[in-house]
Amino acid sequence: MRTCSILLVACACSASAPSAPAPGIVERATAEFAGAYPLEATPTGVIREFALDAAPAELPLVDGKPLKVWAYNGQVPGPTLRITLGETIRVRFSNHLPQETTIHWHGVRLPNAMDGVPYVTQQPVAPGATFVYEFTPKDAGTFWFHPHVRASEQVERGLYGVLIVDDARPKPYSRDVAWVLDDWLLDGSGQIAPQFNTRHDLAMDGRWGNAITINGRTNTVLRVRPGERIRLRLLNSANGRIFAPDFGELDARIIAVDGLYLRAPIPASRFELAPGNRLDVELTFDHSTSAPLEIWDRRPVRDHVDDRRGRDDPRRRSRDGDGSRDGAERHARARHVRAAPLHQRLGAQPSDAHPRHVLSPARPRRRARRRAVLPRHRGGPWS
Ligand SMILES: [Cu+2]
Repeated sequence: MRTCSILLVACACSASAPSAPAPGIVERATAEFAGAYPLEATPTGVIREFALDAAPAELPLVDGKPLKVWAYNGQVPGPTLRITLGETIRVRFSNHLPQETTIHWHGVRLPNAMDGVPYVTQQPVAPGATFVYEFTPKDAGTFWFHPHVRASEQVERGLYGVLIVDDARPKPYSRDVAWVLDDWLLDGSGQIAPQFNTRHDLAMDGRWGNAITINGRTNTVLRVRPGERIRLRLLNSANGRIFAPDFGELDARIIAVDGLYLRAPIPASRFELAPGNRLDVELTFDHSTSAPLEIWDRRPVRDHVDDRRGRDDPRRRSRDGDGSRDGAERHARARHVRAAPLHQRLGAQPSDAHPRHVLSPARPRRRARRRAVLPRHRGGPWS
């Protein structure tokens, strides 16, 4: 299956009357996308081998403090796996977690047996066991991988990584950078709050956090040189939070959405990244860059603080500091209008030969803008 969200929707619907597609919808969709994407992969015979090892770890992530996570190869995000279109990827996976798990290759069109859905396409990988995933992607683009067992816990604990399938003839970007946006729910001790799938999360819009990271860090720094043209791959690996990047004065154009090229680049405005979404953005820095350039999140937060929650609730504690009644009332008034901090502020230092682009947590309030409508993907790869 193509995305997790499709799976979740299917699961949610199965409790009530299952609904069949409207007559002809499959035929219409097939005709709509005919010729846009290759039906089959064209393997070159090259096999790229990787080893992935899932295990508990302790890493200096949010604000550099030790955080107990579950990690692929001892890092969060996991290693970026990179191959070229036509190559076959072979991943020898070992599970050293205290739970069974699988790996799902989000967005990749692949044989069902490699899709990582427990008890559907494979048996889960038990603690101490191994499994070999092998497939040849049909598309070049930005994808990602994560567990498909207890994903709301295992992904939240840090199990995710980027899979990049390069074009056979890549565009000449000066650099190719992946930013994984995540949203952690930490408790008062600064560790991952261990209550997963709470009734609140299930009844509302999932687990939202109180610490936002880029590539696991709150102090990510990206240095760019004037004149650079960068391909920035954004992935939202959060459980519930939706990001809405606002590139402000930056020359930013979207070239791909969810691993699929647009027919032509479009301005990077009014797009949102729901969990699992990817946006490939082309950033161009001219030679006269002198003013600070900033990226903000403009998505308003629906505040999760609820007066019925106890003082122990990590959301209340994190937002209110001491969990005071005043804090809760402030939040009750602010509900639905607060803006989410994306700890992402690009600031160029004009006097520096190599301007630093600094990420900082500061953020002004902004009003929500209207949601964008995705362009049709038809037309094949951007050229
Ligand atoms: Cu997924």
